[in-house]
Amino acid sequence: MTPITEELESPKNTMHSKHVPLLKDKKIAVFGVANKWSIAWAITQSLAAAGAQIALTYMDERTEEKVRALSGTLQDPLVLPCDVTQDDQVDTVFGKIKHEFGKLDGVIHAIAFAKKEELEGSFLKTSREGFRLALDISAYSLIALARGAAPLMEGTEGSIVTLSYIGGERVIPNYNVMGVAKSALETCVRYLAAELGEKKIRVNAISAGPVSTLAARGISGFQTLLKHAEIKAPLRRNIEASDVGDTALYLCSPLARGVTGEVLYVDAGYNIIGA
Ligand code: NAD
Ligand code: IMJ
Repeated sequence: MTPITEELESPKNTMHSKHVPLLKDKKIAVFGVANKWSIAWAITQSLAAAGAQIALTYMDERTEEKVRALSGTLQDPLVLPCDVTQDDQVDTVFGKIKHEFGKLDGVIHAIAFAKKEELEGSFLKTSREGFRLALDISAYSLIALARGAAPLMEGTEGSIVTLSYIGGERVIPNYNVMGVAKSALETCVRYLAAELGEKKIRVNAISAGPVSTLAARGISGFQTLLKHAEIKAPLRRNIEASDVGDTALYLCSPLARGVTGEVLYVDAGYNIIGA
């Protein structure tokens, strides 16, 4: 394949315009926007700025209003309900995307949930139901979305991107059952990448540093952890949601055509530090 940079610089492209947006004519479904602080919203903005047409999904009626309001800033967005614990809703959302978009070039999975009581104190107290729920919503859902999206990605060289956290590899206070869910999620990335590779669909995860979103703010010790990461990270700063957005844009673009089954850190380098 021609390197994209050469393609952009080739004379035939400079005839009419200097810049071909990276995601021109691409259709991407984003799961996990709850509000303007959501990492999924920062990803949406990076993708839309690169020319992609976006389908946004919302979990329930409470989030619908916020997501619809945010979607007003996008060009021809599709806004659809999808609670990933409901198989019928997953089927329906891809049915509607097929009808409206005809195809799909990308899926962003930015969904996680565990019961509040599982995210504080003793990991030993993790309940069977709490474990089931956290892994269902935070890890199994990637398989469900990949299964729904794959037929729509036939011939598009599609890209599936999910969000992980270092708590899936190392012990982070209070992350508890979510750590188990992120380990499972990263393993799902590898098995999905291996299977979908023959359809030229790529599957990757971004392991993001801490960002102050709805899913992080309420956590006890979160402010302390932010300060610690800022001091310890090679870049001496915390990341912004837009840092994750631009890496997701790269992973959805032809620039990442040779990358699949990977977990990319967007954490200002925090993960490389020992002491
Ligand atoms: P967020 O609260 O904005 O996003 C979480 C999303 O999950 C929400 O939009 C919520 O509606 C959705 N969700 C929960 N249950 C669902 C269900 N049953 N069906 C459909 N959607 C459901 O918080 P965020 O921090 O943007 O989280 C996005 C992703 O980023 C998560 O996977 C999270 O683990 C990951 N992540 C976050 C951080 C951080 O510090 N904020 C760091 C690394 C990774
Ligand atoms: C979450 C819990 C404990 C420690 C944590 C986090 N740290 C960070 C997070 C240090 C950065 C945020 N994160 C990476 C997540 O994946 C969050 C997932 C999450 C958050 C909540 C809070 C509200 C709730 N359930 C949740 N389920 C999952 O009720």
